[in-house]
Parts: sequence; structure tokens; C-alpha cells
Amino acid sequence: MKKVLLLVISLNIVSCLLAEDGYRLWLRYDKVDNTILLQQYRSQINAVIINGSSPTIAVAKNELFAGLQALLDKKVFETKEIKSNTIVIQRKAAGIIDTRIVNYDDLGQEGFAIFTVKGNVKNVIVITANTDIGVLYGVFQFLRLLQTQQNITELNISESPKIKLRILNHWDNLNRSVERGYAGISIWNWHTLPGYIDQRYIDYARANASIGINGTVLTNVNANAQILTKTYLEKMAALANTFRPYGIKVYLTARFSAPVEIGGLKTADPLNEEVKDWWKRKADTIYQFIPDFGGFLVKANSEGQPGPQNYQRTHADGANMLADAVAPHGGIVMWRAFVYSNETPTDRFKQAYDEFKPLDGQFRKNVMVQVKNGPIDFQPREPFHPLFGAIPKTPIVMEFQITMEYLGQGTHLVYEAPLFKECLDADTYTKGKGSTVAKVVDGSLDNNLISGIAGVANIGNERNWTNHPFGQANWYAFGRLAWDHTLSSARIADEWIKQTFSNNKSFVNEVKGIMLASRQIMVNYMTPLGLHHIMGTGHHYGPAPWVSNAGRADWNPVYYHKADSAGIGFDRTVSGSNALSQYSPEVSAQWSNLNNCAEEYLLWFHHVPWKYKMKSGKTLWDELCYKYNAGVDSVRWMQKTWEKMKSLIDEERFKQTKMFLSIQEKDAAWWRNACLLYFQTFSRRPIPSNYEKADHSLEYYKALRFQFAPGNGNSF
Ligand code: GCV
Repeated sequence: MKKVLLLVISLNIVSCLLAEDGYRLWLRYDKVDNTILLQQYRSQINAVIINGSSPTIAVAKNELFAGLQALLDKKVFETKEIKSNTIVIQRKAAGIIDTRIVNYDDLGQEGFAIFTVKGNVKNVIVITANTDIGVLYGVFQFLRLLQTQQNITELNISESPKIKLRILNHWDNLNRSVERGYAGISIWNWHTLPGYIDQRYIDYARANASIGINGTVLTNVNANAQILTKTYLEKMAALANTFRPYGIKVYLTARFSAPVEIGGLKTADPLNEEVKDWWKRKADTIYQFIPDFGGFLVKANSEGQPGPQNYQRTHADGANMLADAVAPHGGIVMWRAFVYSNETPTDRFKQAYDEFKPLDGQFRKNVMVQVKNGPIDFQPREPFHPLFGAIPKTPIVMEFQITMEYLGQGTHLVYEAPLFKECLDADTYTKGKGSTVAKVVDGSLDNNLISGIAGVANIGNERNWTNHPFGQANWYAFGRLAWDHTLSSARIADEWIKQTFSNNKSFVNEVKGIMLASRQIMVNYMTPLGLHHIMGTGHHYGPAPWVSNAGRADWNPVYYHKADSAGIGFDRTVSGSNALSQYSPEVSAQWSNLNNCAEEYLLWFHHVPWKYKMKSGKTLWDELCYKYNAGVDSVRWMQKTWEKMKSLIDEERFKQTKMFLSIQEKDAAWWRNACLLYFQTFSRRPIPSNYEKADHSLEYYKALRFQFAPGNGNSF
């Protein structure tokens, strides 16, 4: 009896340990479940030859052995001799295999080649690169081939990243709260650093390296000067040391007023000699702690942050002063263009362009301007930011938001690759047809020497990193697109699903279908037809299109939708704010005429009469009702499809996703009901009777409060 009990207890413990808690992300390395392929892989891979011994090669070796042994469920040996069925890791001219067929010039500093050797030996696969980090990226790509069950018989792969700096931006505060974080508190435990290196830091580095991310800004752009003090630099250095073998550089956010706050100076004026000197000395100190420190990210004169304009200086003056401080060490400054002022009566859409366009050509060579994908703020759908292509002498860092501040946050299933791609593929026409945003960002349009892309991280200390199991897909997609923006959303989803859940064909196809549709579904139930910024004040969760009393005019939803008895939408044509004039004439022409403006952008650019005839033949009002209802119906379709997946994956993640989908369904209906009831007070038209009725009154929705919604402000 005792024995049976013990067995039951130990089986329970084992199953707890094996529970799919999501921690392993897309690096699960579970045994290949296709028996024929498993046999093939097993016969093709017996041993590994490792050339090199740097810390990066050491982690590549560990990853390869761990991955192979788990995926193939067999012992793989290290050897020195070339025999059949061996994998060889070697840098250019550093190993025993002739790699002259590889064009190393094409691989650059981070690319890799994976190829099958032709000759007497069978199944010898070489993973090679110019650098150790290239080798590590190659190892991750090889493991991805196995995890996604590809044929590895005749390999001939050659890849290099299109964008040089591929960076995560953490909006993590020193008290471990995360601004716009929906997955728990910060993973950086400042209290136990530098002495305690959490395994999570290492797994974070592995996950990032596996998708090619090579930089991380550790702290919030709403910055705290304390991070520049020695106490914190020691902690940052411990993280930098942990990440270094994985090719990940550390960056920090610089609070512009730091010379006053922690330096005891009377001013932070960027043209003041003492201030310049303070930053130079500060940079020298930082580089003593972190010799390969990447540089600073700065939010200045935006939403209350201090900046050069406090001293009547320009953004260029401020950025250049910091750039001069880090230049001797090879550092860069990423200066954010997210600036808008309540005092300026101009349409908020236009303000960043107005501010930065005249500064083109005035920045130091090591300054990059970081621009959000759209002109307002990470909305479900935005037109691309007019600064893309407009400042050709200044390299731009694209800023996407992986964390879903305005997209349902940590509880909605929204796959963001289509949103990222829509922006990257948009044509700016600044140098004729084909001048895509992607070409501006990767530097090829204007021959920039540096190029960069940043994603505001959705990572927290939740066991599964991102709260919603599908949040991981957005981290993954950001990294993959940063590496190669030509990859399709479908291909990335396919890879992610196979590595994260299963290679089962029907699971992959059904779930891919959900993921690819999810972004448009969310747009439909939140902000269809070009509506934007109508979320709840402060926390931005849920609908609040009625709000008109926020701290400043341009934080109010009514500022953005401008609904009245005549119609709805923001006129940004020549008869309105004329924001369209900031784009190339070809782009402006796409959107400036009400009658041929793409309907997904309609209310971004036009104030449209309620009775306006849409392409479907419906009036604008009826179309709005249709879109909101279609959004809700589609979430129900997502739920039904997910239900069919029950037997195909683990219970834990099946259940989690099911519960989140049920929250999403309720939220979608809430969005629809609240928005339609509110807009109806202007349209004075009936909601067609074939649609589901709202379950509450408008007053009820208006009275809802979310005092402790996560991610809002500095408190937990
Ligand atoms: C870090 C939006 C967010 C803020 C964020 C800001 C920014 O306004 O709501 O939380 O602050 O963007 O990107 O600087």
C-alpha cells in the first residue's frame, strides 16, 4: 500500500515537473514525434566536431548538444575526426573542413552558412560563419530545422541579418514595476543583482539569441537617473556579462536631468561645458563597468520628461552632446521622436515630423532617431509615420510595441506580425516607387551605415514570460522580422507554432489561421475603419470613446474621433489639419480623397457623414455596426476553432488559452456595445435589428472603472 502511494506521489511530482508551463518558449527540444523522420535524423547525426573555445562557442556547443540529445533522444558524441554523420562547427578558415564554397563576404559579422559537404563522407553538415556569434546563430537555425521537422539531407543555407541593431526595449522601473507590462513584474531583480544570476537571465539570452536579437535596453524610457550611479552600474554589468556570450549588448536610458539630479550641477543645459564634461566622465565610468556598452536611449521633452528644450536648445543639441560622450567608446545614442506638446495647437499626428524634419543633417554620425511605427501611439492600426523617408541624412530606429498596450494587453490573442509587416511593407515613395519603410529602416534606401529596430518588450516574471501563451509569438515574430523583414507572417507563425506547440498538420493549419486573422479581428471589435485612441484613460484597457476630461486635450478620445451629428473621423486633409501633406504626394493621394481612401484608414483622415455610402453599399453607420459585430463573431470563431485543438496539445496551455479567449470574447462584446451605443448618440440611427443587443446601457459602460489595471504608472 505504502509503495503504491509513493508511486502515485512520485508520478504526480514527475507530471508536475513535466507540466507545460510555457517557460521553455520556442526552445522546447522535445523528442521528434515523427518516427520516420526521427530515424532519419538519428542515422544522420552521431557526433559533433567543435572548433573553437570562446564563451560564445561554449554556449553554442551546450545548446547544440542539449538540443540534439533531447530532440533525437540519443547520446551525441564530441569527436575530432571527420566521419560520416557528423556536424562540424567552425569559423572561416578555423577548422578542418574546406569551406571555400561559402561566400563569407556575404555573411558579414553576424551571418552564417549551413551546408552539407559533398564527397566521400556522408551526412557531414557544416555550420560556419565569420564570427563566433554567427556560428551561434547558425546553431539555433539548425535546431530550428529539426524542431520544425525539415529535411536536412542537402543543406545549403546562407543568411545574414538585414538590420544591424535588433533591440528589445524594456520599460522596466527600478521598483520592478513595468510600464505597460502585463506579465508580472520586471525580470531584473535589482535587489539580488549583481551577486545572484537568475537562470532566467540566461534563458532570456538564449531565447533572444535564437531569434537574432543583439541588444537590450534594460530600463524604462521614463528614466530614473539612479541607474547611472555606481550601485546600479555594477548590477547592469552583471547582466551585461551574462548576455555577452549570446551576442547581446546592454543599453541604458539616460535621464536628461541626471547631471542635476545625481551630479550636483545647477543645470543640464547640453551646451554648458560642465554638463558636457559630466556626461563624458559618466560615459567613461559606464565603459569601465561594461566595456561593450551599446549606448543611450533617450526620451526627452515628451510627456513630462526633461530635455534640451528646457534650456531653449534643440533635440539635436541634446542628442549630440550625449553622442560626443559615448563616441570615443564606440557607443550610440537613440533619440526618440515621440514628442508632442499639449501647448502646441497643431494636430498631434504632425508634431514629431514638424520637430525633427528641420533637424535632418544636424545629428552626429552616432545618433539615430527612434520613431514609432505610426504617428500617434501603437494603435491597432496606424498609417506609417511620416518621418520614414523624410529624414534621409539621419538613420532611423523603428520602434514597435510588442507589449500590447492598446491591443487588449496581456489577455487578448493578437498576432502582431501582420501589423509589423503592414508598416514595414508600406511604400513611402520618398525616392520613387518601392521606397518601403523596411528599406528606410534597414538603411538601404539612403545608404546609412547603421540601422536599427526596437521592440518594446512584453516580458515579465510570469512563469511563461508573457502571460498569454500567444504573447510569446509576438516576441518571436519581432526577432525574426528584425533579422529578415522579408519573411512572411505565415512563415513565422508556422515556425513558432511547430516549435512551441506541435508539428501536427491540422493543429498548425488551424492555429495559423487564427493567428493570421487575429489582428484584423481585434481592429474590427476595437477601432474599425480608422478609429483610433478611444481606449480608457491612463490604463488604456477597454473602450472609453466618451472621455473628454483627460489631463490634456490630446489624451482625450473625443480629440481623435470627433463624432458629431454630421459624422465621425479626423479631417487630416487640406480642409482639416493637413497632416497628409507630410507624406510624399503619391501617399497623400492614396488617402486624401474621401472616395478612394482605403477604408481601413478612412476615419484617420476624413470626417465622414453617417449616411456616406461605403464600398459595400452600406451607410457608414451600418458599416460600423457590421464591423463591430463581425469582430465579436470572429472571436467566437476563434474560440470554436481552439476548442477543436483540445486533444492535440497539452492540457495546461490549452486551458490557459481557452480562458483568455473567453475573456477576449467578453471584452470584444463590451467594446462593440459601448462604442455603438455611444456613437449612436451622434448618428441617431438604429443598430440593425439582426445584431445581438447590448446587455447593458451606455451609462453602465461609462461607469466601469479599473483602478488597478496593470502596467499603468509606477506602482504595482
Ligand atoms: C513609456 C505612451 C504610453 C506611455 C509611454 C509612452 C512612450 O504614451 O502610454 O506609457 O511611456 O507612450 O512611448 O514614451
